[in-house]
Amino acid sequence: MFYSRFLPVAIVFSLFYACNNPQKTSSFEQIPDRKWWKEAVVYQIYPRSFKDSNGDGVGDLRGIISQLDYIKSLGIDVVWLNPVYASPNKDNGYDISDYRSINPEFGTMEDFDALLKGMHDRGIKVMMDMVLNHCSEEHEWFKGARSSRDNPYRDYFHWWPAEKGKPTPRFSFFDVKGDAWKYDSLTNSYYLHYFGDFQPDLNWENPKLRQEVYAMMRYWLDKGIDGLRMDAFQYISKDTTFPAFPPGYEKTIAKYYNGPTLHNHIQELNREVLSKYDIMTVAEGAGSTLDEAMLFVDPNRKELNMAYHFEGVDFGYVPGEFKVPDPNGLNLPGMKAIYAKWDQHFEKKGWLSIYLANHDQPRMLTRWGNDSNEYREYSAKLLNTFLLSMRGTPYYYFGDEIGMSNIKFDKIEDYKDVETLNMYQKAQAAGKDLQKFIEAQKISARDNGRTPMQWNTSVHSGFTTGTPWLKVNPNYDNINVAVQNSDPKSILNHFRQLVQLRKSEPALVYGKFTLVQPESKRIFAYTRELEGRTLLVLMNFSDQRVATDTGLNIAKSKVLISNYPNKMEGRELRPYEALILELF
Ligand code: ISL
Ligand code: CA
Repeated sequence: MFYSRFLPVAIVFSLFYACNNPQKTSSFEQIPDRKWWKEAVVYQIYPRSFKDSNGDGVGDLRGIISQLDYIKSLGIDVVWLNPVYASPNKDNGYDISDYRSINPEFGTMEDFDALLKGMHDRGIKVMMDMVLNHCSEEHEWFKGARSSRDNPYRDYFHWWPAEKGKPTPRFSFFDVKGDAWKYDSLTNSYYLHYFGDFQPDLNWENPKLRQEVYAMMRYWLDKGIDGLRMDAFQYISKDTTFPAFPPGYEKTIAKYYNGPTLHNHIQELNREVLSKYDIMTVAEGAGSTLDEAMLFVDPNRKELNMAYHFEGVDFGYVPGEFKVPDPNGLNLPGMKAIYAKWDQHFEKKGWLSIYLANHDQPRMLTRWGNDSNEYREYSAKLLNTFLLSMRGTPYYYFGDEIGMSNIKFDKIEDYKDVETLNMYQKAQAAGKDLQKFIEAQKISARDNGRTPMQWNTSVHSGFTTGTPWLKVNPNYDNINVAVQNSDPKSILNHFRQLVQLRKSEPALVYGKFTLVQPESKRIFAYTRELEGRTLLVLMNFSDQRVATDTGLNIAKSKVLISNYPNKMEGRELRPYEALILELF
């Protein structure tokens, strides 16, 4: 009612206001203590699935190079590449056999150098994935270590000699039995692996290992890369006396994974390597509490720049089950409370990342939005509005800019991911309902987020001329880059506008975040305030019309961006409506 009626007045008012209150139109130059990595938008590329250049069905570096102008057109600042190092690929590159070479499937070091140059020429920074909790069983270090007890690499790993009896239990995420110790007959010992048994954990208590790791990082940083994502970093420190834990220990992994020496190691790493370069660094996972996470990113402690927590993306799964979505659907007040709590804790110091998807998650549209034909576009734009209007550096997953959705495989045979395959076996061994397992995985499996990029309507979505390593989502016919590029109202072009808006609005980066209507079950709304400038983000996370009741005077406001072609109707938000208003 009031908004549309007052619109002409609002426009006149805002023009008048803008001319007479220049001090409120804050610019980035006015911000004290700016950091480029706080202002950046990160675009994550899963190299296997982005673009294949040679028809072998696997995405590669030349494929990424062929799309540099597309990447630039998004307006993003940083590209995070999932691991591209030599790897037997049992966990798609998170099992590294040589940290200083490129996986031949992806190309050569010359290709990498060309990629880095191509990015830098376009003003885009490159962030690499550092997988340092573990390596591959095929790494030279491990091959040496397992060959004899007195091999110089033996202490690069954690061993339990079998003459001491069975090791005290530790939990493994990927093991069918959940057992992190694997017996190796060659030296009659067990080695530790928190992930797959092909991913032996590195022994960070060994200073030689640490120096070797630092030298490897310098090798990449001296090439000119701009950032490091520290994979599974909260697990690197272990109490190497391996004390026994009480029964049910596997549920308490959160209590022991932040080992006693963790922060000494990160501070040493900072001193010896990170502090020498102008880079951004992020810890994947940062403990399980707010205070634990702060330890990684409190600038006084000189560790890392930012952390990403799992509480947001883990929310809404049935506790104690493997990624089974809550049958009651999205509990929006609960979700809002999580984001508000994390934001508040890092308001004065430290910094977080904001994400709803990555290669370890399903597609955000299916998990957090609505992937039906009716609401797909609206809800994809809504989720983008959320990601680009929160405080924290957005980490944006490739393909979400066109609204890719879960492929929802019916058969276990279609899955490639070691996690899903092992958890299936685990469910089978426990006599669980396997049909239920498959149904849950349609929402939550990681392979949903790993299907190839949908470029155009040609065969295999233009991703490859060969057979794709993982099936392409059949909806590429109408969900693809080519179609959306030429449609000014597409999800893709709305995303580009949002990125530009964030780049021109310091309030979206640095402004104070305040939840509005926290108890609403359908509306997610908050303000971002900076130096007298107030932006209001209004999002309807439901397929119903809902009246807003923000208590704010939105009659005097200007729409900065919206996902509906015509103006908001009165105080009612339409299904999945999402807009950012400037309040006066
Ligand atoms: O993927 C997860 C849950 O489905 C996470 O628990 C994940 O295992 C954890 O965040 C660590 O992830 C990283 O290391 C893994 C690798 O499989 C992931 O792809 C990577 O992001 C082991 O290297
Ligand atoms: Ca290829």
